[in-house]
Amino acid sequence: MAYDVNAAPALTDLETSLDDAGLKNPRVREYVRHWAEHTGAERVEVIGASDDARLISESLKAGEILPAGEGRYYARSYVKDTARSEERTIVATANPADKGIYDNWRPSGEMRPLLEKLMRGASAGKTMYVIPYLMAPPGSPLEPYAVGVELTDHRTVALHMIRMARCGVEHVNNLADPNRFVRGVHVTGDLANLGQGTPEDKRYFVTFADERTILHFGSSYGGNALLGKIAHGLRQAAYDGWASGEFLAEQFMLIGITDKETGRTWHIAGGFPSASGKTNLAMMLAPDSLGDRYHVEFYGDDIAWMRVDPRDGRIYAINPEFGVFGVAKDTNEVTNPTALRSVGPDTNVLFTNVAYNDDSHEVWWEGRTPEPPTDVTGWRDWTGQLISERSPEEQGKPWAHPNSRFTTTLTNVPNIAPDFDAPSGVAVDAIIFGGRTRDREPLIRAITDLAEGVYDGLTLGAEATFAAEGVDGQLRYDPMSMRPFMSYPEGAYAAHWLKIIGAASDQPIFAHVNWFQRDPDDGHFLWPGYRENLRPLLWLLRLRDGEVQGKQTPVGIVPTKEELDLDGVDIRPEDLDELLSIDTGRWTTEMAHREAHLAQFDGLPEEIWAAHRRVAAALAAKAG
Ligand code: OXD
Ligand code: MN
Repeated sequence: MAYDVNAAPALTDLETSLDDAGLKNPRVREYVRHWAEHTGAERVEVIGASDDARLISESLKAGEILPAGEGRYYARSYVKDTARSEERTIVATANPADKGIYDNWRPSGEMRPLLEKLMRGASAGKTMYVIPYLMAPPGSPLEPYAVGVELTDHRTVALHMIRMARCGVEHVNNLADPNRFVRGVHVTGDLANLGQGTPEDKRYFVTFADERTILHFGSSYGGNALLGKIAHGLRQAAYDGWASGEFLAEQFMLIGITDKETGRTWHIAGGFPSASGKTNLAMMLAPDSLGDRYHVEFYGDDIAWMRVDPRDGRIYAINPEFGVFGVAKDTNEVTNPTALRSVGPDTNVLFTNVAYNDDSHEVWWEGRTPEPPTDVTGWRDWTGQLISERSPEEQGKPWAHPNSRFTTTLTNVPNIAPDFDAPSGVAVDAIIFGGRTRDREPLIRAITDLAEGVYDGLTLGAEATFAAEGVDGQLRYDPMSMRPFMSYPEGAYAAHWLKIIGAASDQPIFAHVNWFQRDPDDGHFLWPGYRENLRPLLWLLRLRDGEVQGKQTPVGIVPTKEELDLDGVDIRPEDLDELLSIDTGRWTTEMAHREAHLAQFDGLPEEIWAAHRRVAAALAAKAG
């Protein structure tokens, strides 16, 4: 059926509305008109950060969000729409050679008509919010890759975007090339009739990477609907970084560590598969006994774009985001006090799918306190059901969804780095990887060879979280923690890493960390974790600076006991021995899994295979 433009009469006001908002870029205007007409939106509204207070009050009035204390808000998403859907997420291009193992590649010629059909008329009666944004600190050399415009027919998504990206018409009005912006269209669809998770699933989340266009249909959950963050910040940017040969875009946290005695600051970027403590690490504070000397600074918890700066030959990283979209579960005074401060009164935080009290407007999630509130009056779980009305069988169910979230801007984070929005970014001293692993992986092992570092990132994994996802004792591999965000083939990805970092004359040191080793008999964690994680990181930086030597092993350099500053740490000597030793037998088994994992990737650079063989040979020699 041909689309009838007359079905959206109010759109005749479109030009006026764009004029009133000061949206001048003619190519953006054209794009808005096209999609507003296509989706049948009743009206368009261009928004930026300065519209937040008004949008909040409209959303409160409409009951889309609820007050959650002074300057804090709460929303529930549709019950079947609570997480990213990896199966429904696709990278589409015109070139079949872009197909990799994890990018879920499909021809764009096939996907375009599908998405256009799904979106046609699907925003009828709704407002289409037009959100120009920038995924970079203003003035960054990577700014040309960072400009985008998201169209969304969901007001809560607009509120999230304002928190997660720098938003406003100023980011698109004066572009050197007015056509150079990522086009993102988000259409919610009829959530109750999309067959989520069934064979009739109608959702599609597609990045047309070679067209720099993102079309997402069928969700209003942040991970699928915040196009600036997930689709642009990672998939599109990774593709652009590769196509241009200029940069890497990775699902990495970014922190600074300042030695107050010398005034020197180091920066560490790192990738961690989900549920491996990335946000907690990114927001870590120094332990009390080191707090007088060191200060940890927050740059970002989820995305880093990295490039070589020709001025000094170092790798520089930016956090392209403007906010934190953090998992609430298990966030508390011990695991992440910084996060709690970041979502306090007057932060304008937006909680999603936590438990909510109708009377007191408090929120709660599993792990916030050891037990849920004892007086259940007014408390509703994330689905909106009153806890007091739960049947006996329902009593054990979580109050909050395990993927419930808080969305807060970076400037609410108390230890935000003073130069978090420096246009050039910050020089990276170390790149670390760490997946939750109960055995084998030591506390930290440093890698000084580039190919071995990239090899380590490619073989990153974490314990399978569900029995169905993996075999006992075997990792679920998540290369560089980018498995859900890969947008081009893994062989080319590895080569691009070697090229970008290899072009730096002063390269970061690599390391693999693991805070999650357990005693095989009683299951206790060998390392206390959290703030104490600063200690192995300080060792790594000292190693890079040549102040310690460590102990060479087949899989990298581990600290000697004496080199780790353990002042004030309560740790058993036998646990420390275990944390700093290499189990050659377990590692040898792991090498066979790694080989099978890497063999999936066509065109993996010979340097990576050579690194694999070197590690395998060193292990064999050790096993003797
Ligand atoms: C994710 C996120 O899903 O950062 O990885 O929200
Ligand atoms: Mn993430």
